Amino acid sequence: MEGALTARDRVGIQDFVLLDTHTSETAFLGNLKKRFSEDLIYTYIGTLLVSVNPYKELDIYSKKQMDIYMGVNFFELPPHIYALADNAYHTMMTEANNHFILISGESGAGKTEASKKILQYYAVSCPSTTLLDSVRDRMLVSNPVRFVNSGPGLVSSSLRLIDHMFTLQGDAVGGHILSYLLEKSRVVHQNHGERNFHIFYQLVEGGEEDLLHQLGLESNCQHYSYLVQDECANVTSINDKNDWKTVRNALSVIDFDESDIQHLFGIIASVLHLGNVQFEADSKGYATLNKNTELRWVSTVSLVIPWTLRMPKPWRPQSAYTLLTLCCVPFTVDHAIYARNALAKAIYGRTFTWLVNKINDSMENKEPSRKTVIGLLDIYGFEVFYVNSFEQFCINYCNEKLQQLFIQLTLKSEQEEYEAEGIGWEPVQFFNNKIICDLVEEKHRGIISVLDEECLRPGEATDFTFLEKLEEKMGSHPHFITECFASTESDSRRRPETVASQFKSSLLGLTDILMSKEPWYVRCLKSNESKQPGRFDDVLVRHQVKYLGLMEHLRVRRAGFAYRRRYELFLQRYKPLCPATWPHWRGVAAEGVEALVQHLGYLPDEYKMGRTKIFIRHPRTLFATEDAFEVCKHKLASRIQAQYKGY
Ligand code: AD9
Repeated sequence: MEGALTARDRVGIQDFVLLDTHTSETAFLGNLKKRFSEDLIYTYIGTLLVSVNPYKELDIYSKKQMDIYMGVNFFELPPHIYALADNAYHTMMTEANNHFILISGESGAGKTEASKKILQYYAVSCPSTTLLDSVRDRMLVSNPVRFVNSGPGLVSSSLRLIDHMFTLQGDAVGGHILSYLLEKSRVVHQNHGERNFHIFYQLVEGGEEDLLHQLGLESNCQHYSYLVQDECANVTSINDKNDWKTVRNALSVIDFDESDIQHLFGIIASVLHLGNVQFEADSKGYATLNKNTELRWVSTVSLVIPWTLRMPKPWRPQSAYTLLTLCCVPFTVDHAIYARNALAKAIYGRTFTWLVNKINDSMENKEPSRKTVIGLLDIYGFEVFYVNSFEQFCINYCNEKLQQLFIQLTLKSEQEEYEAEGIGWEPVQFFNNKIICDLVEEKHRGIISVLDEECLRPGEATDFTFLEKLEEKMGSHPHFITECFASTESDSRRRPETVASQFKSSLLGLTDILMSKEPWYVRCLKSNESKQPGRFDDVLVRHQVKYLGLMEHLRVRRAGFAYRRRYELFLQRYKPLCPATWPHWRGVAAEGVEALVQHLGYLPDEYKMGRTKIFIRHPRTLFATEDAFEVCKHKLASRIQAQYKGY
């Protein structure tokens, strides 16, 4: 017994659902930290995988490790990303249905690595042919050409779904990317400690001399105002030169021809030039260009018709989307800067869409047979900054929706499992965040509706009137409102394009897609800010545990039966504990389990017998059994040793 406790004390519990007695945040963190100090970066909450970034190479991703996890039941081996990938794949094969793996976490928490590991696992475990190899190559490189900030990405979005299509035999045959919530504002503004999109630094630092010359770029990030806003141009852990090569290679694998590539780099360069366009006020206070050089480069590299950019004064396009219909309203310097930044963001946004479409064309599934899908959904966790903007609102709204989806799907699958096993469904208690989603999205009353209404009153609506409307409509609501909007960006010129509404619709579409698939979850945590191996920053990790909703996950998971196992497996492990089942039980497994738990003194309320599994309500019941098993194991081992000594 002592030995068993020591092992558990040392490496912690591998499934939080089995965390003893209470589900406090402190106990949760203690377990995570204990495991992290032993290089055990993965822990389950049921079938959800929590991953803590070790910031060092661990010897757990070899081909040998992949083989170990192939086709093995989820809980039979230590938690691993391969176990999750394998179970998703095999469930898809056996049930011929669609799945998604939701990977979330802060920037740098390990989302890209997690999706890479999953893809590598599929690349090794799926059957192979030359055609399939090329599909797989494209899927693998679509990751480097991914749309994130800390990986070697071209453009970034906070939410994306990559569907990987398989034939019913499990062969990879294609892929498709859906992307939402591109963080366009990052092009012109970065929060403290953040970089702009990596592709800018990669191009400037890694671009070949000829190319830079052709694009009019200096080989120095400090030269570009969009890249030096938060003095974060150089990050030691990022090698922009190497990443540039990876992106270059990825572009050629995904069928980009030389003219596409030139076009793409030209546009990226044009954004950098645009950021360096400066204005000064003339005698009437209107903005004038202080020099033409940068604009000329914008025109050269982006192929925009030069006269539109050579107007004597900065102009205001009549529509946000056309550069050709102009009315020459002179701008103040502030307005001109605003318009310049809006143009840079729009150019980047359009390029992003074009790029995603190109990648999708290249990964298009050409097989006519029926497919099943595993989607990899990648999203930032909740974000709370010192100053929060519209993007944090969207990201957090999205996280609330996904949390709601998790609750629905988890409870649904629990209910289905209880029904399949012939166990009566008992409603479980948990915090339902529907009230928060309604607050944001409800028709006519939610924040987005109020925002839409305000956007339809150009010139009249201000931050203040918006706040007043919110106060009027939901002043009595129990959550969040006044503080939430206290720091809303001053942006009275925003057109009533209702981006929030568009986002809401796409999110509703996404949740519909996800509702039709089986979910798997990976939650990535950053262990420390300085990317040091072996350092576990309690405050930082606690913060993420909170914002990734892990305690809520745990509560929902534990709300019904904490533990369930097929009769055969349960009996196989614990049969030494009961004279009636040891060494052999010859009858039906369920009856053997019944005899076993009777012998162990389980109370009727502590467990339920299903059709194929035993369900145990509290972890402590299982732990008592597990402890008894360890004692029994030691006794058996000592007895065998004593027997051998006798020889
Ligand atoms: V961002 O949203 O792209 O800004 P990610 O994707 O969450 O971010 P990423 O996977 O790129 O983070 O991880 C950041 C760095 O942490 C990687 O470059 C690795 O150096 C390190 N990392 C992450 N996961 C692991 C791991 N399982 N093992 C070792 C890791 N190192």
